[in-house]
Amino acid sequence: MKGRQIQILNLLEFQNQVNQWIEENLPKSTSKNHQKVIEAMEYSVRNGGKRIRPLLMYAVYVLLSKESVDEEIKPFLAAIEMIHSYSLVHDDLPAMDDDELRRGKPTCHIVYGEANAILAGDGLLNYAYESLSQKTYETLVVDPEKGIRMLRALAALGHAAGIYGMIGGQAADMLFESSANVSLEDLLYIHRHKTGALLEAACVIGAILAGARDSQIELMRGIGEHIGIAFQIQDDLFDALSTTQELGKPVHSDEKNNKTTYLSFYTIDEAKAEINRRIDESLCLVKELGHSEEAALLLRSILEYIKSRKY
Ligand code: GRG
Repeated sequence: MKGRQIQILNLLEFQNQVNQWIEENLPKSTSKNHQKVIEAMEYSVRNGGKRIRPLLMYAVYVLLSKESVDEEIKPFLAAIEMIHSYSLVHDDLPAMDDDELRRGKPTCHIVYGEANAILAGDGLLNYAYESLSQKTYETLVVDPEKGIRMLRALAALGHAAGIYGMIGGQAADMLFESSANVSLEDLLYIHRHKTGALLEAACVIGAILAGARDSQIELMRGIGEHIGIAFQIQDDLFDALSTTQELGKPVHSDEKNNKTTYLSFYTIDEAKAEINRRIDESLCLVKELGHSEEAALLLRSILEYIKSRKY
């Protein structure tokens, strides 16, 4: 019990630290002309996300890096959260899911209007790459080896967020929405891309920035893939079994929209078992790396946190 309390305490501290780094890397307002959109961007990033992607990235980095924490990881932690936040802002828009509630609060377009929400999402996506390319350029000039790692990480992020990753998954989700015949294979394609791509990128980028070997990067990709699928199965379960108050967003939307989910193929108990199996498999893969218990503590804590998350 004592060990578990220590892990949870570490995770909370860790979350606060990551929040601080995200704050430091958000764009600053320089004119009242864009003030409203900056406010909408801040609202979307600050309104209570769990920060799972930056937490994962950082934990993988800590596990695999030979150096103490380095500056180059911080803009990546902020950038992946900005991209995640933009995807949620756009996903909530009337043209997509048309949701009025996210994380228990009114969605960005409800507070700032649809046009500002579109710009806020675009602003977050663009600033993520603007800030990262600037930092990468500055690093390349003084430390080419580190700069090249950052370039590789930047390419991995672009791939995961783009048409071969999250956007491709969202497109497939929309395509299959109106289809009565969605196979398990189609569904897993959506999960791997829409939800899994950014989670996988978090693990891969943490490893790249840490200067890990290609075999370690691939092992992290495997962990990221398990997490992505487990995460989306959890989301399907939450939608079916939680209340709006617990979840901070409308529930039973899959059933109302007649949407094919993991629960269209498996029972609730089977879905829960699959989540546990994938997280346990990830924990085994972490062990395979053969690092000390202490070095792996943060990553193991996050995996346990994901496994037991309630929203
Ligand atoms: C609109 C380009 C575009 C993409 C949308 C990610 C996505 C694609 C849509 C979000 C819809 C959704 C509910 C996906 C399920 C998994 C998921 C990403 C849940 C939210 O992630 P959490 O739980 O959120 O990490 P917090 O609030 O903690 O940041």
